[in-house]
Amino acid sequence: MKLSDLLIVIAIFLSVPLLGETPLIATVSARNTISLDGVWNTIIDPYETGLSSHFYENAKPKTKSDLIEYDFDRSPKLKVPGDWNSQRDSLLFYEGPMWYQRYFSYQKHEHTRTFLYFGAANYLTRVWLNGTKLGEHVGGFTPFNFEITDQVSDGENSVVVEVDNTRRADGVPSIHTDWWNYGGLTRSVELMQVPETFVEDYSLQLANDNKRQNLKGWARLNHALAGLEVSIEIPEVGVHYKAPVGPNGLADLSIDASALACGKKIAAHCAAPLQVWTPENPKLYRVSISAEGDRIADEIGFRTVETRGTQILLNGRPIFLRGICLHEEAPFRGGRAFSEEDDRTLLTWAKELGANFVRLAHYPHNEAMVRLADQMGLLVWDEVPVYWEMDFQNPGTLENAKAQLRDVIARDHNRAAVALWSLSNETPISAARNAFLKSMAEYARQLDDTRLITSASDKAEHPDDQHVALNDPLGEYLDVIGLNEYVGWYGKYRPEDADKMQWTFKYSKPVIISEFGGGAPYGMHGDKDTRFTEEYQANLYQQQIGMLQKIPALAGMTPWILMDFRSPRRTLVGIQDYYNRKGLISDRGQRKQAFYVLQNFYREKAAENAGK
Ligand code: GCB
Repeated sequence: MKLSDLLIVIAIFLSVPLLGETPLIATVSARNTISLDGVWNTIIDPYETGLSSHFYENAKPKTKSDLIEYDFDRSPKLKVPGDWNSQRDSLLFYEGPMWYQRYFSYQKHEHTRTFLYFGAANYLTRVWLNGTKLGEHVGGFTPFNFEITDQVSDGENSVVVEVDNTRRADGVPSIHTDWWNYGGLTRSVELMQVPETFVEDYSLQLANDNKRQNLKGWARLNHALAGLEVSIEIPEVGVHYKAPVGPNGLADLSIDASALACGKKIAAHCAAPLQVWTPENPKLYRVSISAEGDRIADEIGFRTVETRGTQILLNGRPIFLRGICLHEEAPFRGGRAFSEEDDRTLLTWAKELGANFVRLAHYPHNEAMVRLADQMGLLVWDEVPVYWEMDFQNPGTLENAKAQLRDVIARDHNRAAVALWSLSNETPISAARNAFLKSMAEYARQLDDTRLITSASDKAEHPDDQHVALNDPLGEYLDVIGLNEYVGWYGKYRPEDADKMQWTFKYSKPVIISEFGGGAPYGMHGDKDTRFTEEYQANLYQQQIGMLQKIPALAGMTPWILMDFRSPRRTLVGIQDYYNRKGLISDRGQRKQAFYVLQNFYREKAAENAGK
């Protein structure tokens, strides 16, 4: 990384996000943490009386005449992590403020700093510890942390969190989505202890310089102390590397892994000391990053990803991305997925389908999902919820979208699986929207110039029944064009019409068909012309596959979608019942006919790819 780039990284990461929030600390799983998951006391507060009634004080009457009109201790409970909608029938459609409270006991340690970490909470979150406000966070799918070193007490503490999932016109996402607006503390809450001087974040990647043996990156300490060093150890390849920390707390990492691993004598072995990460061989190395008294153990894969003309290259070789879209919805039990078990089920289904790629739509999924993709060999499209109509003119909305992008990049930037950052989905073309997304694309590149930038557009034009063109000006800012198209489902065309359609793209870049599909509840049968039957859906897939293979720039596809998911927009009784039924698998795990159509195609593609 050039010095000027490094300075941009510092500037971006050191800019304090929102009120009270501290820069995101990376790799929480490797830190010293105390889980605050479990059962929390909760108060539903549809009229937002909690703020004026000071719920955050968790006060108790001191005399028998005291008036306190709430009582967390006797209030209903909810499990954390978990959305509230799927935990109680009466909360299924609830949108508004919910108050959470729990006690925890703590023992302070000298020379230690303590943080309160939230994996995610949807959407607006306010946090108090022992009656003192720590801060606020906006956005439903990214992690955040507050420092509590000065507020936490020895002995019992009370933490109060207000989570409000009210949809907002200026929000990210905005008012309309085709997914359930699950509210609450949807991911884990943890106390995190770190030494006074600690490694806040780091990045280590295989450099895209054709040598394929240079690891480049940086490590950032929470503050700079003269004479400090950062050490990187990768025992399996003999890397023992030290770099000085600059006055800004940053250490520049540049490791010639082959030389360090082998020395000069055993030249044969030195030719390829590092195995690159691929979906077929998702090799991860144990990497330790340490400085002063802090040490983080991570598992990192090394690979390069780039484009050449209309191809996507992984480790310098063209790859066809056999993908599938996923919502972060739990199989079988329903609600937001949050556990490794949920994630493993979903990703195992994707592997069974023959996928080497998943589009994690339409917002950042939990961290375990991305780490599992790393382990299981699935490339990832990581997305932020800039979706449909939004307040593109509003600078606050842009700032919010950028903060979400910054935080998902901060969380996932050491995952080899992540190949693409997606800025948006199906946003309507306008000058304000184009400027908004241009600015996001530039920001994404400043934060991480090693991955590809994409976006899903559905703005294809049909000049006649044989021709379809994607001219969305957004394409100019992207490395890879994402196209959502629903020929055979929405609009006037039948699935068979796909056969005669020719696609053209204004920008000569790789194209991923980021959505196509149609709905069918599992077990609903009829002929291929009858809507909502498995036969209709399977035929649609068959026709689509024929059409898409005629696109020369096709670099991959992620049909919509792996599993049926809840959506308040899908009201058709007996068929949808508030589920979007475009899944290839039902939410009970039953494979529909279309699953096997795609599986067959992916088997052929995999064989083709292996033969190249
Ligand atoms: C889309 C959206 C996705 C919807 C899907 C549908 O184009 O990107 O969020 O769920 O279509 O089922 O209509």
